[in-house]
Order: sequence, then structure tokens, then C-alpha cells
Amino acid sequence: MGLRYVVSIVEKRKQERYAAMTGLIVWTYDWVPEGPRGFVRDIRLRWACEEAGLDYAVRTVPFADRGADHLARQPFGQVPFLSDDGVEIFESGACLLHLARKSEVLMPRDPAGEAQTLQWTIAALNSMEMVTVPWWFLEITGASENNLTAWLESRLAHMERVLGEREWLAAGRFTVADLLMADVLRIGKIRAVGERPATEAYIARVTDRPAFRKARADQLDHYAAADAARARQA
Ligand SMILES: N[C@@H](CCC(=O)N[C@@H](CS)C(=O)NCC(=O)O)C(=O)O
Repeated sequence: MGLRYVVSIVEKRKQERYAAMTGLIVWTYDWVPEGPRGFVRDIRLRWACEEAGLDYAVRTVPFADRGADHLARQPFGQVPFLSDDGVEIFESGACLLHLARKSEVLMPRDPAGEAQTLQWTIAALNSMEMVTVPWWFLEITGASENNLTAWLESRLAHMERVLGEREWLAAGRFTVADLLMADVLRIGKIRAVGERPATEAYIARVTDRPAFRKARADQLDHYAAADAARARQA
């Protein structure tokens, strides 16, 4: 029996085990360094579940060793991903829309409200995060000049105008689009670029929600428990 065959059997068994897991499971890393704590994107899924009152569990994949098993479920070796009674889904935006199908709290059911929620959810990912993440990455890697700053400022200025005119992005009330947009905008370095009072008020309003505060506290507890476990093993 070849090694490759044995590995494929082990992988198949693992996949079958995951498929057999019941309920909603948010997958994240078993541990991360201090820096990203409170910002790891599993918070988006935890937060959505909390808003919608959905029961969920949190399970982990190793941060240090992202093997074939992890790549089979998130092809970039990232987190989060979600399992839902054997359905597996990755990309935080896709996971959020999957959850939004379960609860009107996250996305209205009328066609106009739903369309607005979808468009702003994609805008958060594809018009804002597409700019904020590379800009932030250049900043933290100490590039001598960040050539993306004008692009970032332009996008942030457009959002400031939008948020100066409305309290919520879609359907006149909180939706999953606000959850995602606020999570994209709440990064400290992004907030420190220029003065945007409407955006600041929006971030404060959205992140003051009990569901966000619980999701963030739970994520911080999760990684604190991981530190404690590592200390015991040392
Ligand atoms: N587009 C992905 C991005 C996921 C992502 O950046 N995840 C981070 C944690 S918040 C990660 O796993 N970083 C480690 C890496 O990229 O290797 C999503 O929204 O799910």
C-alpha cells in the first residue's frame, strides 16, 4: 500500500468526520499572536450569529501548521470558514451571506432591501477592503512611501459622504452589510487617516451593539485560553 494511498484514505476519513459534524461551526485558528486579536475575521461570523440568535460552536485549525486538511476547506490556508450541518463554506463574505439567508435580522426579505444589502456587502469587500488591506499591508511592512494613500483617501471620502446622509447602509436599518462595512473600517490605522466624523460615528454606533461586544470578548477569551494552554505545555 503506497504512502500516497494511505494519506488519501486519512484525508477522506477526516472529510467524512467534518461532514458528519452537526450544527453551525465557526472555524478559526487555535492561536494567533497579540496583534490581530479582536480583528481575526472569525469575529464577523461570531457577530452575525450573535445578531441573529443562531446557536454555533467554535472549532480550530492549527495556526502554525496549515496542512492539506485545512487547505481542502480554505484553499488559501486562511480563516474563517464555516460548517453548517455538513455544508462547508469559506470566505467571510460568503459565510455572512450564508448566515443572512437564515435570519431576516441580517438581511431583509423584500427585494429592494435584499438588493441593497447585497450591494453594500459586496461594496464593503470589493470597493473598500480591496483598498484598505493592501494600504494597511504597505503601512505595516514599513514601505518608505505608500502609493495607495490617495486611492484610500478617495474611497474613505466617498464613504464619509454616504454615511453623512444615512444611519445604515441598506433598508434603513442594521443589516449584515453594516456588520461587514464597520468591521472593514474599524482598523486603527485606517481610522487615523484624516478626519471623518460621520464614519467615526457609524463605527461607534455599529460596534456598540451587544452582539459585536460579545463576539469580540469571546474572540479575545478564545486566544487568551490558547495562551494559557500553551503556558501549561511549556
Ligand atoms: N478574503 C478572506 C480573507 C481571510 C483572511 O485574511 N484571514 C486572515 C485572518 S483574519 C488569515 O487567515 N491570515 C493568515 C494568512 O493569510 O495566511 C476572507 O474574508 O475570509
